[in-house]
Amino acid sequence: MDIMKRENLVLVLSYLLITAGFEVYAQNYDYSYTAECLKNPLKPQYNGGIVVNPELNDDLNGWSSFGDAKIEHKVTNDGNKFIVASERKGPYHGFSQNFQLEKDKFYVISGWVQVSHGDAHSVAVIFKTQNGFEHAAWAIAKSGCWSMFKGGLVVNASGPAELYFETNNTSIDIWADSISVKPFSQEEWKSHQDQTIEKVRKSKVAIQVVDSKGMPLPNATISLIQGRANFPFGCAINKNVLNNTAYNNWFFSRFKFTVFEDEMKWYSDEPSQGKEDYSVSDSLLKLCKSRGVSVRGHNILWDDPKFQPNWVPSLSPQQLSAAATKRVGSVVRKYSGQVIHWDVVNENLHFNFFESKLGQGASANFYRLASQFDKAPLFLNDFNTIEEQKDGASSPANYLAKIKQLRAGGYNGPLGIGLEGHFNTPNQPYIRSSLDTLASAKLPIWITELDVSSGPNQAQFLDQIIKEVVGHPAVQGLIIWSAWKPNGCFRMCLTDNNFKNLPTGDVVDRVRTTLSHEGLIGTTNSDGYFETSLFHGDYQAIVTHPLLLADSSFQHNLTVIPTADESDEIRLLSYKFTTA
Ligand SMILES: *[C@@H]1O[C@H](CO)[C@@H](O)[C@H](O)[C@H]1NC(C)=O
Ligand SMILES: *[C@@H]1O[C@H](CO)[C@@H](O)[C@H](O)[C@H]1NC(C)=O
Ligand SMILES: *[C@@H]1O[C@H](CO)[C@@H](O)[C@H](O)[C@H]1NC(C)=O
Ligand SMILES: *[C@@H]1O[C@H](CO)[C@@H](O)[C@H](O)[C@H]1NC(C)=O
Ligand SMILES: *[C@@H]1O[C@H](CO)[C@@H](O)[C@H](O)[C@H]1NC(C)=O
Ligand SMILES: *[C@@H]1O[C@H](CO)[C@@H](O)[C@H](O)[C@H]1NC(C)=O
Ligand SMILES: [Ca+2]
Repeated sequence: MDIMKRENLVLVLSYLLITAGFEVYAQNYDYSYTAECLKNPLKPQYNGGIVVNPELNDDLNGWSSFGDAKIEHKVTNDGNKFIVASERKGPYHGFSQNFQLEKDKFYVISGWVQVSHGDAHSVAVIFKTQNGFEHAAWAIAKSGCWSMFKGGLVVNASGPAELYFETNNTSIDIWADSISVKPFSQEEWKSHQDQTIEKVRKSKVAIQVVDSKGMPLPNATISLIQGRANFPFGCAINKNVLNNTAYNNWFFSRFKFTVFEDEMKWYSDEPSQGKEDYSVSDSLLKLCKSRGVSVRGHNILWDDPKFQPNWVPSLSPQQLSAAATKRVGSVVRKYSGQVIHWDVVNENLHFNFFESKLGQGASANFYRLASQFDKAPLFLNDFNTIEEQKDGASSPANYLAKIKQLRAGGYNGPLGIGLEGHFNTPNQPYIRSSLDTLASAKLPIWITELDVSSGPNQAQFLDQIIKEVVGHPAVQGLIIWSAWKPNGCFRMCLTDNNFKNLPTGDVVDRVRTTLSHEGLIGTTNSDGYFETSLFHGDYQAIVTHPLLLADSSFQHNLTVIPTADESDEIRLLSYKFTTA
């Protein structure tokens, strides 16, 4: 090939965005969850998995009584068969089925329940194992229609386990149908995450480099540098970042999304009544803005009585109403348009400080009020929904009920689901099925405060949880809760006090490197193509070729966006560059 004269050289960089199928080599995962209460239950997921007689079409085969209750096989007028427990002598008395469960398998549990009376009975789905009682799912059951539950279980020793249902009101009968217990190997589980990431978060891209005559150029080097990523992955900060240069460098070289640990909370902004001081959160926000970092607004009010400004608990209801109304208007107006979300009444699934003083509609009123001052989505934010299967207060079913309550209370604006994610030992099938359940609300879901308590497996658990949530189609963002303090972080630090990564920090950096394709360099093949799969976001492509003078390269910005549907549509985009 002739050496091209510099002034005549034109390269065309074209890239194809390809939505291609991926190999399915494992049992698919069923992400569906039906939130509507139905006249008849749907078919059991996975045909019931390892459940014997999951649809109750074979009398009571496989099912037996648990504790002291009468169990019966019933049929509706339209022919659906199901199991009923009545005359229950205690919360856990009813029916059960025995399973042999295996250590290291992930079990997804789903099914449908109904009760004889009432419209909001909490039902826990529990396994009695050799090591104790393992909660697997929660439902809110009504009479007159069937409610679906979905959950998950892992056991740390193989052995027998009995599935049963608990509801505290013994005067009601429990009905169940279309029960499924589906085991997955950990390899299958991981393949679901990989498939989701390829399908939901990435697109296949083919970049072709051609010369001025349209001839493909092999051996061109393409470096891809990510600008803005579509999937937000951030970390909390606090005021220490303002005057600690090492912390500042560590943080801003890594993250584009954050939340302030305490600095935007009511007790920080109005430490004594009427004396508002926003100076620290102002400084943090200004710094973040100058570095292109987006901030979650956390939080306007907090429903936990322990975390009120110390002058608040002694207020009368009228005084509290006035002070809280002023607080909402003050912080939301001040930072309107400057934060990406607001956590409005933090932790109102677990606590009810404002409701107890101002009435049941208090939260909905504060959401309505906040929405008058800013268009940013207003979030609920609570703990244990995905991290603690024993906690029914913030179960996915209760979370969905709370959303309905806010809507019924008159807040109809943009809403988001905030899941704190303060973990001890993760239960991956419970995390995934809880996200499936919440996804039915069709609202943005963010993991807002992810950390793992310290222990020998802390970094490994953190890695598993991050992969689970990044690999879930409904999750739209993830913030790690690890603001640095010289005397130790809240529950988990990412670095030591010299800002050298701890194992947890290495996990986070590996995730960042993966999500940003840090260091990705490709070489075009004999047809001038470089093919790869890229996370959605903005990239700068820098192309160099031996035929080009050493100091010249071509740059082009490209945006990899999700395709509207899952068709095999191929888009071809061409760009021309000259060195002139
Ligand atoms: C139990 O449920 C029934 C039917 O909904 C209700 O009438 C009754 O008050 C409940 N009992 C208790 C102790 O909550
Ligand atoms: C298994 O789990 C039970 C209950 O959660 C716990 O008490 C026990 O220590 C665990 N065993 C092992 C080997 O981790
Ligand atoms: C029954 O009540 C106990 C004690 O309040 C509670 O811990 C448990 O979660 C309740 N069970 C259900 C299914 O609501
Ligand atoms: C490819 O480029 C490298 C330098 O980037 C060069 O050493 C090599 O000879 C080239 N190969 C071909 C086939 O052009
Ligand atoms: C950093 O800020 C803290 C709190 O505002 C202050 O106590 C400390 O003296 C500051 N340190 C430096 C080095 O400026
Ligand atoms: C490409 O994006 C970078 C930053 O993301 C920007 O500085 C540059 O001007 C852009 N180049 C073009 C040609 O748009
Ligand atoms: Ca049935």
